[in-house]
Amino acid sequence: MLHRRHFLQLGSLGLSALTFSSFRGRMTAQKPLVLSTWDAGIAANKAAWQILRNGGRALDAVEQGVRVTEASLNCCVGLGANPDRDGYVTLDACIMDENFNCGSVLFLEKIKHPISVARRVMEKTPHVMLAGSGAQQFAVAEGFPLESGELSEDAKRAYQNWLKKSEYKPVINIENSKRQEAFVPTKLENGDWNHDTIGMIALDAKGNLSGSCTTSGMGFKMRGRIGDSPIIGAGLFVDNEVGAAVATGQGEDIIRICGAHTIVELMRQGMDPETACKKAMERLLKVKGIDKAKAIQAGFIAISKSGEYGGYALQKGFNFAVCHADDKNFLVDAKPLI
Ligand code: SD4
Repeated sequence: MLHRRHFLQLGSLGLSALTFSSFRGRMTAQKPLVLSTWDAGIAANKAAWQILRNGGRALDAVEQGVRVTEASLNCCVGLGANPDRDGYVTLDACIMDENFNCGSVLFLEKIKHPISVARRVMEKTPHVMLAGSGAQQFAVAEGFPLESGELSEDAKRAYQNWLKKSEYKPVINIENSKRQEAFVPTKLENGDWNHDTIGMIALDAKGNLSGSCTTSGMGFKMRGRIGDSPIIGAGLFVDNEVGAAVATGQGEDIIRICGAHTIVELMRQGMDPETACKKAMERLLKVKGIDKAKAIQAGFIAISKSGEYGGYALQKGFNFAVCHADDKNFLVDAKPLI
């Protein structure tokens, strides 16, 4: 079932013009199609759409799309992010194309566009993952400017606040708890940013799938901590014969169930994307246990090869942006398991 708000948004666009259909909860769009996590996905989808609408490759779309979020001063996916508990911003990202090519960077510092470095790892090295100073060295050798690494004013304030208690306690749904009108991610009153990850998956006009994921990880994490986002199979997985999935939320728990890969394998068995996301979420809940699960959030989104799409959340509050035509870029509230 589509959410009521979703219908209202669509209504204002004119229902007769729709190129998607929803039948018993199965949502399908004609290709091309792009999905991304949280409300910052609206702006990211727009950039991805410019490529997809001109017959471009899904891989280019998912790179260019999330670069918008990485560059946004109002968002903490990139260098404006909250730091780790030692005061340093460290970034993770990965990308995967239609041929099982993939690349990722972990614990990358002072580089504005980790997603593009991940793509260079994929295309220019014999490796899949580069981490830390090695990843930075590679980025610089590839011509990416080394930024100052100084915290933004807002991140400085958030860090000073955090230092008062120095308590590591991820806030669930922090990404959209203070959503603004024009879907502009903003900072919360307590100094916390409201976004730290974007995951994007796309199906292009030729029917090829690709995906990307980029994050600053959990704010105030231990130095060196890596979540699911740059890990192929956990944060992102693409199998061009079947579908693509990307994850957001508490990375440690998504890694434990190989979230994105699990979803794609469930789709291979015939499940539609929403059902596959739900089944994977049920596994996460089972592993975590209901009591501990109430303190965390996780969200999954997926696209099948045929253009069906869907998502599922552990708890209320996770949404994702769907774009499949110039004037159809809207948010869907994912159903929650708990
Ligand atoms: C992580 N999965 O580093 C990321 C965080 C996230 O929305 O997705 N936040 O664990």
